Amino acid sequence: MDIEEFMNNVIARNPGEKEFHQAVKEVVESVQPVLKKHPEYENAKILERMVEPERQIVFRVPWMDDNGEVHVNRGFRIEFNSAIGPYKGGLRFHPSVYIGIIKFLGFEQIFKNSLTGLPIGGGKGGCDFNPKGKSDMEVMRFCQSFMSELFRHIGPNTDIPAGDIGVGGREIGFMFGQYKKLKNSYDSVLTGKGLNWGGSLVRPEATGYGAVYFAEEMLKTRNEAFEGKTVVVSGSGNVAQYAVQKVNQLGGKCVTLSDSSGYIHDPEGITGEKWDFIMELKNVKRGRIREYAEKFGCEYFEGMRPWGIKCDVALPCATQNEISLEEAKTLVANGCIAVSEGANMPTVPEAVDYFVESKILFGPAKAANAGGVATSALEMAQNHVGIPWSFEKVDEELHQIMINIHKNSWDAAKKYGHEGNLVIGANIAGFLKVADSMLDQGLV
Ligand code: NDP
Ligand code: 2IT
Repeated sequence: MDIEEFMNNVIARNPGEKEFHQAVKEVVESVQPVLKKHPEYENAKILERMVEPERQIVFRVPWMDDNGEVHVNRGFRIEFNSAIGPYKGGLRFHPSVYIGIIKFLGFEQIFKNSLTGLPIGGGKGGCDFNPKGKSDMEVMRFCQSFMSELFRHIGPNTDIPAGDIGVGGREIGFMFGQYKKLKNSYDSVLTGKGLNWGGSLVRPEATGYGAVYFAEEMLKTRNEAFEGKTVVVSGSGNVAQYAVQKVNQLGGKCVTLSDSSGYIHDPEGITGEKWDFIMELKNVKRGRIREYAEKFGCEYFEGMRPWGIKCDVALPCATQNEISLEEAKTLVANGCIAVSEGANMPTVPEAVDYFVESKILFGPAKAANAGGVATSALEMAQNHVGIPWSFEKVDEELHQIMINIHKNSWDAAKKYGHEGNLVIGANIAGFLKVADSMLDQGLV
């Protein structure tokens, strides 16, 4: 197929949505070897259908702050693809949110969810609301207003949102409360719930743990392990926090964390009471990463990202496009042998190409961070049977899922002539299950 013509059409139909264009382009390029062997996908216009969301919901979210001032935000839910299960994917609350961000995330989610091997379709939502500096009551009023519209579009067999940037346990709680009040039904309609009210053990840990399990599988292919490795981590939210914990458990040493203001470098490693401090700082006090440097006397670099610090493994766990080509070159030049993407699309396309060409181990987001949504599906399963599982059971399932995703991505890359390229492998493995399901279900 003519990729340029396809992309020109996507860009013309979705103007200004540059993150969405970026996500689509990578998938379209990756699946070319499949399309060449299997004309049935092109004949049925599978890719053209995949890039068009099944349904897009955009809505007004009015709320009142503590001073009685009224604010209006814009909410989104993109129900992208339900070929293999109900729409599933997180909600992002961040001032940068617009439809292009939600569509890139929703599009990625289709293939990520397919890779988990579990019956979940792709969706994503969010709002341009900025939770920073808001009181708990302001966040509650906002979440209630957001759910007052969203509730009519979601359901336990229709669409099941969860967290993402700016949406954690607190926000899921407020939204679940409002959903239940409106529906009068205790539905498994959100994941990432509190343990007392239907949540699953290991869901908070799952994305970070999963990204590290995935990196472990990559390292094994070169007879390497985390033991003794220096690890650079970006972000300091949910994914970064538990990535650090798992690296610590495996004997590695995490030396950086960041937020949107800068990064800290602690050559001794972020362990023990230092890790506890981060948990309190970020999840309770909602403070800045700079405070870690002040508390423990290490260096803080204002306005910078951590990729200049020498490391063996890099775990980008903050946001999209946070590793530039220059930063990728610095990482490789400094001896980095593996990158596992905890965040969604953290590496710019030229940097992805550079990592792949450099033959370092590169775990693309839709494979490496799929542990979060996979464990969300395990939370749904527990809700449906009404019985919670132990920490060990969920963790074992998560671990096995990450092993399978690595193997399936590896095998798909090999089968289609790109051995070792997990970008192509993950895209192909994720694509095939959804594409075949779409063929089975006819022109819908
Ligand atoms: P959190 O809100 O818990 O943490 C986000 C972290 O990233 C914070 O440290 C934040 O800093 C930083 N960050 C956010 N936006 C920017 C930005 N524009 N520039 C620099 N730093 C930024 O979110 P999560 O940890 O849940 O999510 C992190 C990434 O992982 C996202 O890409 C998300 O899509 C992805 N992900 C999350 C999953 C989950 O289960 N939570 C599952 C799979 C992927 P600050 O506080 O200053 O904003
Ligand atoms: O990007 C993601 O996979 C998530 N934010 C988690 C989605 C989910 O439904 O758990």
